[in-house]
Amino acid sequence: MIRRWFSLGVAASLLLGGCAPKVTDAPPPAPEKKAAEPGKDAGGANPGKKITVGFAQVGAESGWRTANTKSIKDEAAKRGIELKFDDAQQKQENQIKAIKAYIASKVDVIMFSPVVATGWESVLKEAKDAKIPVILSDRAIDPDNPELYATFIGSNFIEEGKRAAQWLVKKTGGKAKIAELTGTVGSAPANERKKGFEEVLKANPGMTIIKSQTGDFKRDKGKAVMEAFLKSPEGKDINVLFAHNDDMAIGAIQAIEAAGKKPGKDIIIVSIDGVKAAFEAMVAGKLNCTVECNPLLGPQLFDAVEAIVAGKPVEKRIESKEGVFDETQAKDEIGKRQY
Ligand code: GZL
Repeated sequence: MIRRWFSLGVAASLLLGGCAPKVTDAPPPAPEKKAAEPGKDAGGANPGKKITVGFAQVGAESGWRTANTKSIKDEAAKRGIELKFDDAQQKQENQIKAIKAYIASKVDVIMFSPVVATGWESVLKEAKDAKIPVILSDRAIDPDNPELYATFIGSNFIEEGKRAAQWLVKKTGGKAKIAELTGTVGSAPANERKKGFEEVLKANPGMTIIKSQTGDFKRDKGKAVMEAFLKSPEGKDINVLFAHNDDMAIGAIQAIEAAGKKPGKDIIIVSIDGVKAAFEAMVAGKLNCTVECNPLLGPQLFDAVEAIVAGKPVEKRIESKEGVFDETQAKDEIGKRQY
């Protein structure tokens, strides 16, 4: 099976870990610009003044998040941009507090990855009133209100869920009793991966989800929930695990082995992210497929920051370009992985 690339860019798709979002000079409406202040250009940046960015990160819950944070910090340092960074430990109130602090300290741009999709209108309105542009990194908000942010850079989670299910249809011939480990309750990746996965299942009645519970994107919770699944009355029927991220899948692998079953054989496992640990599990024959979700957003995020500060328009939605990797490719691919 060869690596399939999916280009889903709405207007500008990004090469993995690589090129800048399309910054168009086209006439479409430019994003909200800060009023030019004396001595500053229309973008609000004083030529030569160090750009300051505030980033409110979800937390450090997974290998994906660690790689995402590193990409952001490395890119800011590389560009000489001052980065105020906050780890919210997966708590929305901490992210809101951090965003308010960035507004108070008048950063040039605010970026954040919403831990859950809802509950952002008020604080984003405060940022808009303060004329501080906001970039959504990785995750969307719900309801989507494009007036409240300059651009959203990240993956298409619905497509990721579909790809996981489409791979499973081929692998199982459309017959599966599925246990599902969902991501953080209320988060865009959890909501949308589930939505995409179930869309494919609708056309494959022989594939049913018989257990579903959140593991909060964490390894230890993934293990604990899988243990409970296996001990339940339906446990003996489970022959597939769909995990919304690799960390929960790796925790579940430990639970499956502890129950005397063979992960990757007795229970086929498909997960999402594409972190190195998933490739190691595939090489070991314990995981069968990982759907890539690119965390290396630093270059694209800071291209957008510099474009916004310079007063250039940036595409409202910029999607990552990602692939699907399974057990047949793991050995060849593992050495090329950047995260
Ligand atoms: C997806 C990202 C998710 C990852 C998890 O873009 O928001 O959060 O899939 C991470 O590993 O915790």
